[in-house]
Amino acid sequence: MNEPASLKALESLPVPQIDRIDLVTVRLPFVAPFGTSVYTWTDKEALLLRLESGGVTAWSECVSDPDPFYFYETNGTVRHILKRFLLPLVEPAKTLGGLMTEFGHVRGHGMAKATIENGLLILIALQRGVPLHELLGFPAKRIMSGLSIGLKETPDALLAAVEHAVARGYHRVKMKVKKGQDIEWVKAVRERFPKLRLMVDANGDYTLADAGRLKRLDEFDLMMVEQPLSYSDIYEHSVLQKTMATAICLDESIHSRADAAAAIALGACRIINIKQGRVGGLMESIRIAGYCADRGVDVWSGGMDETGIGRAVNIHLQTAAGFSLPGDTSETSNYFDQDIAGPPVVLGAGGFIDIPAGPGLGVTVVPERILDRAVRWERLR
Ligand code: OSB
Ligand code: MG
Repeated sequence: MNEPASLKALESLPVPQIDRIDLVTVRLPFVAPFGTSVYTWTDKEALLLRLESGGVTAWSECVSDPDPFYFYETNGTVRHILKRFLLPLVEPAKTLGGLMTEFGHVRGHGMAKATIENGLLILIALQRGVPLHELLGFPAKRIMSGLSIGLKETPDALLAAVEHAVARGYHRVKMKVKKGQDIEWVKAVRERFPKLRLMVDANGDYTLADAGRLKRLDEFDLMMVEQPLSYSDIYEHSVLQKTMATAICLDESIHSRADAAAAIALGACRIINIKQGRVGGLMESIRIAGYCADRGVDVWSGGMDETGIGRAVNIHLQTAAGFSLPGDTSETSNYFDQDIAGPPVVLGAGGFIDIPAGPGLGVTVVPERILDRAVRWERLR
């Protein structure tokens, strides 16, 4: 299999000596609740990893939630896996690739692994004085924007949110759906915005028994329907895809390059949502994006309502080969009045997002804001 060339270089990077390690949990209120078919979040509880090496400090953000309503990992399981199994392996004289091989002995827990991998890559980029995307091996480019709109109480509230996204210039809009809050709601949006690049995300709310209902989505010219069936399924999506004209995009079901290969081989989807945390880090994300690009499968970068740290990681990742569609990369103001890192993400000319300038992520973490928002702080080394 042809791996993207830059991965070899990343795998051979030496792990820096880490002088100090902290795990910090922060809680930030959302400007508005965010609802999926499974759960509604009113704030963001994020687990942060702080690495210090030779006077340089890198922060990385885990994408897990405090609850298992999107994914099996939670901030609690991540803390356990990081402390007990993964962080003790982080020692100099290893390469990043060697460390990832050792991480492979821990089954699953990709969000925990990604938190360390991201932190080390950000740290190395800072130490070398280069932007993260350059360390990853990809030139800067303007990043496409996309907004994910949660379930709303009324169709009017949904239309107002879509109107806002269109006015801001987003490249595409995703709306959450669930059984019974779908066809009529999509129809209302489509009638009001006939040309909008629109998609839906069900977060696994349907079963194959709903294939007839899902097929009705075909009349609305959607870019895709994301994760219509169970979070743990690939096969039944391949059955569903044969009955629908609309492309299926898998999110929850894909944890690795191997899952992507299975889904593509079965015809379970035509598009893949890559969340760097869900697939175990930036290197696996680059691997999946390259694999999909070779097979004509579009990928895009999913979001997890991240703070400014994780949001910047997703922006840098999208410079990689294969990220062909707008992702869930949107302005900070949709989530937080005051973020823990800045400057906030805003849309520039043409609805594009500029990569934050400067070494590492290019965003500055504000220590006072972290102190302000911290609900737990553990020093581990
Ligand atoms: O399914 O993509 C999802 C948020 C939390 C959990 C799951 C999902 C989402 C989003 C929002 O859709 C993405 C974002 O705006 O960051
Ligand atoms: Mg999704």
